[in-house]
Amino acid sequence: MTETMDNVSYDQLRQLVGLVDYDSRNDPFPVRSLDAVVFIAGNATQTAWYYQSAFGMKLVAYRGPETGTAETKSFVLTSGSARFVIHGGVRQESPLLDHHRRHGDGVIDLALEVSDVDKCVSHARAQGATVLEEPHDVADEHGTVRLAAIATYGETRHTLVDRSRYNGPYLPGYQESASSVPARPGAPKRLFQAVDHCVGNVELGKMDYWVDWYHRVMGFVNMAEFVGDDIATDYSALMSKVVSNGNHRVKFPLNEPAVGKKKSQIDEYLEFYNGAGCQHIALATNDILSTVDHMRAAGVEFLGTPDSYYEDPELRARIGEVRVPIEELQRRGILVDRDEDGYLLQIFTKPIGDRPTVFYELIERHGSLGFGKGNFKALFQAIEREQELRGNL
Ligand code: TYF
Ligand code: FE
Repeated sequence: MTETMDNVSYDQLRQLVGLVDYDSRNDPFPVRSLDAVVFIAGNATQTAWYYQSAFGMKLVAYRGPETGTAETKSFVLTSGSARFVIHGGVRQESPLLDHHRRHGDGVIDLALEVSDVDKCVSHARAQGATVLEEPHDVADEHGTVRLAAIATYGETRHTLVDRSRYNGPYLPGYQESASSVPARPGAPKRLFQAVDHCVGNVELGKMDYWVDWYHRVMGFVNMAEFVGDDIATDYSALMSKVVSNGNHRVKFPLNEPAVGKKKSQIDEYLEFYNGAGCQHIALATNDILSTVDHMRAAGVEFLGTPDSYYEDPELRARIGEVRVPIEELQRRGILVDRDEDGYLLQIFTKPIGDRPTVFYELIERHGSLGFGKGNFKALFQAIEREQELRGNL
């Protein structure tokens, strides 16, 4: 399990996303990594431009009418080990347009790289998962890829990919492509190196069902961090548990709304997305200060953090020394949390599309394997300020 994309080494990933050692021999569903986050967009052409100009991603492959696919345009973008695929509908007949009509711009597929597609599918089927696509090979002059797909929450799927016999730019049918969008002056080689976690929002009362589903179907394990009833009703208005594969390369927090005084941010998502779906994607960076500065300069909007957060003596005492003066974090609104393993820095964007659904997190880990539990209160208050401005609270 040491191969990684685009020069992000296993040791770098260990720090970036918080890998742990584990014995994969008895894993019924061994997952190597997140193969891609696959999106549908109302205008894939312009969305691909956004991820290049604002997120500093590189265009590496393309498929569309010019390359023999009439109904859809698809753009493949990377940043270090992270890969995004953006699909858009060109013709009325594209089934993607039905998905878009219901859910708007969003994640349709969290594709997983596995070494044995058939073994994973037979385990998933035996555990009651819905198999959307049976294992099959697709091939071109670059080799052969084995693919299958299973259904997860809402209309989201997990495509399973074995690309060990393939060396093309993405999948058969895609042509190598290069960015036409120039990098921002002074920008680093990349603004982030990996996807840290992908969060799912599910309906009220369904969180434990999906946690159990990931245990049974994919052999995922529970991570320590959770938001239970106790915290939920006071301020967070959500419940949350985290599942991950054995070495924590793939981490999926799952949220459900909590019944509280106010309308939960999760209810707002479920209403506008029309059901369960992917809420946020956390991008791991080794320099969150520079990443935030570049993304802000490109026009990305982040949630604000009040000065009182940084001036709170309890927080100051708890977090101790971090790699930069607190004032540097305060100027940018970056949050900080510490636990027994280390600390992390994180910040959240506002929703990036028209609907109040999908947003991003930037995360810089220094030993912490958590998700910023100490920031939940400040974070959820900031999210509620935005909900209020939208008239959805
Ligand atoms: O992924 C997490 O658990 C953290 C915290 O609506 C979080 O990023 C949880 C729910 C949410 C926003 C952030
Ligand atoms: Fe997160």
